[in-house]
Amino acid sequence: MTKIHFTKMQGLGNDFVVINALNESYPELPTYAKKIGDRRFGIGCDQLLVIRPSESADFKMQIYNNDGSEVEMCGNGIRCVAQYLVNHGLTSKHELAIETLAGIIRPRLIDGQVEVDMGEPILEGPKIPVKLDGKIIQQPLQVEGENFEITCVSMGNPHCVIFRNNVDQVPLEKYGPLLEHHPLFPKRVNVEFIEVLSPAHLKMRVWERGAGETLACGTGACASLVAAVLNGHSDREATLQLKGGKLQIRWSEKDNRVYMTGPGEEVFSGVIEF
Ligand code: ZDP
Repeated sequence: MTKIHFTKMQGLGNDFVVINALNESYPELPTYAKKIGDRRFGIGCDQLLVIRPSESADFKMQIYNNDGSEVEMCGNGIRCVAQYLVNHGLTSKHELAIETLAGIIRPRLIDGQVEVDMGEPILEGPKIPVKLDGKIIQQPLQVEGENFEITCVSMGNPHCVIFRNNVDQVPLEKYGPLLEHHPLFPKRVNVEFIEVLSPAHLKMRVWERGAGETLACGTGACASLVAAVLNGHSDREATLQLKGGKLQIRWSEKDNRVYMTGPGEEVFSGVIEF
């Protein structure tokens, strides 16, 4: 039996099990990702985050959805990992370089919040990936008789953004999985429904690939702000109102990079045996 120490964290209610694998490699962890994520038979979380040493950055972060799938990037999670590393004295830096499957991402701790340089949005269909060429902006898509207009953006992970007048009325449990698994998306997709409250205030609901509806998604909030700008619905900086709280998102005209600011908090820690 292996005993593994973990810390439970959350960013706007998007919750994570964080495991420090800097000194122990725990090679079996990927096989336990689904069990760890199970809210009844495991610890329970939207994503498992594993901190490992890195050759190319300060640390490496591996991300597993609670269906066990490994994914490229995680916005709320990287804020939590940055906060964890500082809280536990694993770094004296306040600006970090974290290696992910989506490249090196740079969180910075400022006044109790974490600001993250999320990089440049990817808009070319094949690179998101979506089985369509060029940019996908207000592209009609019919699913089970329902007409959608989709805008697709990658923040290292794929997102499909849809604008609606009242997101609380969207039957997300029905259309979330139908869009997530639509053949247009070879690696599946995260789905965001956005209600424009004003050019600086967007309300969001998210159906996450590999996790279902969550209270917040950081990469999804960034993708949604980019989609809102591309559709002429918002300023380049706005507040994203999520079920779990607010995120500040800015798409810089100067360097074309997206900046996300929000919290990352520890809840409890424990030990689990496999
Ligand atoms: O790309 C995916 O499969 C996402 N479900 C990964 C998790 C994203 C996250 N919710 C975020 O904040 O970006 C952690």
